[in-house]
Formats: sequence, C-alpha cells, structure tokens
Amino acid sequence: MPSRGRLINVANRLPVNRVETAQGGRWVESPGGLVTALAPIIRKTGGAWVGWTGTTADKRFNPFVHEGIGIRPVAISESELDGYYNRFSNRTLWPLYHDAIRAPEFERKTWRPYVEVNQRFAKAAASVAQKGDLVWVHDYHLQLVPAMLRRLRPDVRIGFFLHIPFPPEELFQWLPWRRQILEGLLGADVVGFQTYAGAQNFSRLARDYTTADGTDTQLAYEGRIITVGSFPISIDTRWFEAAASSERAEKLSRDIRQRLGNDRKILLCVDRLDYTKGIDARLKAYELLLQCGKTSADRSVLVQIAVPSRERVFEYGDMRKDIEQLVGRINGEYSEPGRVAVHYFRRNFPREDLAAYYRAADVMVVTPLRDGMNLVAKEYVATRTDNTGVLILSEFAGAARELRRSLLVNPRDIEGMAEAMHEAIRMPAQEARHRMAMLRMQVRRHDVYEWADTFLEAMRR
Ligand code: ADQ
Repeated sequence: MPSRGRLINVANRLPVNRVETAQGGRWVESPGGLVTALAPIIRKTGGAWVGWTGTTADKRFNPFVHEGIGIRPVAISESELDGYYNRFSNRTLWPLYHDAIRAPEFERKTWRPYVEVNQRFAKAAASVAQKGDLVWVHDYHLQLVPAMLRRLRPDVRIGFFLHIPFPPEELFQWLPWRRQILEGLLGADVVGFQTYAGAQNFSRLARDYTTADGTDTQLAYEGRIITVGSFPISIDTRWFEAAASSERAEKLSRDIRQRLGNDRKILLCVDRLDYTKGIDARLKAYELLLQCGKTSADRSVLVQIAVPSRERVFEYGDMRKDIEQLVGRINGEYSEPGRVAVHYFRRNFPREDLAAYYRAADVMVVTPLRDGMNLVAKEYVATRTDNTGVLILSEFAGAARELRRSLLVNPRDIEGMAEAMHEAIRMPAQEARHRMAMLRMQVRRHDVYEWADTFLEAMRR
C-alpha cells in the first residue's frame, strides 16, 4: 500500500458502466483485472479513477463516489469519439503498435481530437489530484497525458503503463506525430511496458527523437530522471483458482465435457474478436490437422469463444465475416452427425463460466500474431489446479517471456501450429503435468496484485 499519496488512476474507461433504466439509470462495476487489482488500493488511499463513461450522450455526469472510489467522469462527444478512439487510437496506433498487421491509417484530422481528449483527461486528473498523489495513466489512448498533466501539476508523481506492445524504430518512425508521443510519455516519472523489448524500443526512440539521454532503463530529460522498465501484467490468480474449483464450475465443466463428448479432446480458444489474435490462422491449422487425418471430429473438437469488440471500426466487421466463413467451411467439410468439428460462440461469457470452460479444456490454444501480454493464457494456467492440460502459446505474446514451458509456436506458421496441436493432443500425461506445474508456479508467484505493487513502488522511489 502507498505510504504516502493517494492513487489516482487514469484510464480510457471508468471502472463502472452506466446502465440506463426506466427509473433513470445506475452505475455497475465492470469486471476486469485492472479494476480488481487497483480498486482496493484506490479505496484504501481515498483515491479516484478518471475515465470515460462509455456513453456519448449529451448528459454530463458530475464526480461521484462508487463503493468507496471517487469517480471523475470525462465526457466525450460522438465526433470526438470517432477521431480520438475509433480512428487515432484504433486505426493508427493499434495496428502500428502490433507490427502493422493491418496498414495503419495516418490522417491529420484525427490527431487534433486525440490531443483534445488527452488534454481533457489531463485537466480532469489535475482537478482531483493533490500534492504528493500518485497518478497512474494507462494505455495507448492517453500517451500525451503524462506531459500535459506535469505542466498542470508538477507536484504529483506520474506513472504511465502501456498495455500493448511498443514497436521498434522501423515502425514507430512512420508516425507523423512520433516526437509528440514520445515527449508526452516522457512527462511521466515511470514509463512501464509489458516486456523488456518494449522498454528498450521506447528508450532508444526517446534518445533518437527527443533531448532525452541515458540507458534503456533510465533517462535524463529536462532535469528529471525517468525510470523505464518492464512490468509484466498478470491476473487475479487466486480468484481463477477458486472459481474453477467451485462446485458450480465443476458441474458446468462436467456438463460441457459431456455435451461435447467425454471421449473427445477439447481444444479451446478464447479471444477478443481482433485481427491481432490470429484466429483465422489457428482455425486453418486445425483444418489442416483434420485434412491430413491426424484428428477427426469424432476424436476432437475445437471451441472458439470470441467476444465482440470494436464493431464500429470497420476492419473488424470484415474479419468477423472471414472467420465465420472459415468456421462454416471447416464444419461443412469435417463435421459428423452429432459431432461438430468447430464450435463458435461470438458472445460475452461471465468470468465464472469462462473458468468452467478453461477447466473443461484439454488444450488451450493462444496464438496471437502480436499481443502485449495475453491474460487468457495466464487464466487457463491458473484454473489447472490439478496440473493437467496443455497450453499452446504464440512466441509473439508478451506472456511467452514468462510461460516458457508452454508449447511455443510461430502463429504465422500454419503447419507448425498444426504439429503443435497434434503434439498437445497426444502429450503423455506425465510430461503435461510437469509442464503445467512449472507454468502454475509462475502465475501463482506473479499475480496482478504483485504487478500493481511493483509499479507503485517504482513510482514512489
Ligand atoms: P486484450 O487485447 O483485451 O487486452 P487479453 O489480455 O487476452 O487481451 O484480455 C482479454 C480479457 O477478456 C481476458 O481477461 C479474458 O478472460 C476476457 N475475455 C475474452 N473473451 C471473453 C468472452 N467471450 N467473454 C468474457 N470475457 C472474455 C490488452 C492487451 C493484452 C494485455 C491486456 C492487459 O491487448 O495484451 O494482456 O490488455 O494488459
């Protein structure tokens, strides 16, 4: 717990969602790792959370307190949302920072709303912060906030954490606003990334494009010393362990197994429906496995759970159609009566149900083309309390740095992924147990609470 200063968290979204009802509407907590880890610290220190309400309605919401957490809503209009969020954040930064898997868009008119909305967040944070507070800013939507906030409030400590990868120079230099973004981040006292590679990329770029000077982990800039480092995020491990061991999850997972066929191997995939997650290549790998007869719909089943996301960004609509076509093609070709080859769910599941699916799965397939961390991989591991199950993991997920005993794959190598699936299905129980025990040790030692403590500790230094 912070020994001095309150924690003020600044993120694109608030930890609560507005639910409109006939009686007028209320706020409900939105579940998620960040909220779970930071809410207790904010409550304990009497801090606050600054963020967008999730609605562009004209209604302005005043600051309020929700279950012990000060909430400072930031209003965003419909047209600002389009420029700041849909376009600059999700069509410029998101693809650029993920190896330009899709061509990033560089449109001058989207920069202005990004700057304006960042300024509004900085002002909102400045208005709630007090001298000595720790202000922790999150993610790619708000990279200008640290410097803007420093100008308004030089008397607070500022931290910034990027949840997605930070690209190497060859890609980052495409950005017409590269210097402004770097200077924005350099406003912080601590700039944190998921991996050491991200931290290194940032430090090098800061030295090349700004007046910052120093090493990969420490930069001198405008008379201040800035700490740069990797802070791999994690999950609420005990929660997932307990959820998967509950009577309800046990029953649900038994039910899932029974419905899918107790004699079949279950391969599970859980992703946000996003082109970075490599869903199509993974389905093609499974198709290849069926094609060459190394498995059949009778012997195994692949379950793809995909949560709808960013449906207002149009690439996402195309991608969804492609995936759905692929599922249709595989099922048309390989399903057998009463045995569907690929089950596809495009919907949100309660976390408790997800835990039951993790528990039911023999093999978890996590193959993003690029991913800051990937919490799904860690969640699966946490639920395998009996050390069974095999994790197939992309080398290009931040989690691959820590989860070394998974079956690491190159998500662009479809044949290689098919081989890994085949290996996972046939892996001797003893080897699987050994690997899973090592993986579990990692996620039990390093959970999201430890992550938050380590970052806040660095901010206090
Ligand atoms: P995301 O890209 O959203 O996060 P991820 O880390 O996998 O990716 O987190 C997804 C979360 O959504 C998981 O907690 C998962 O349980 C949940 N989820 C997925 N499908 C679901 C479904 N159908 N129903 C309900 N819940 C579902 C970004 C970065 C990541 C980084 C995180 C945290 O892209 O690399 O790990 O932030 O920093």
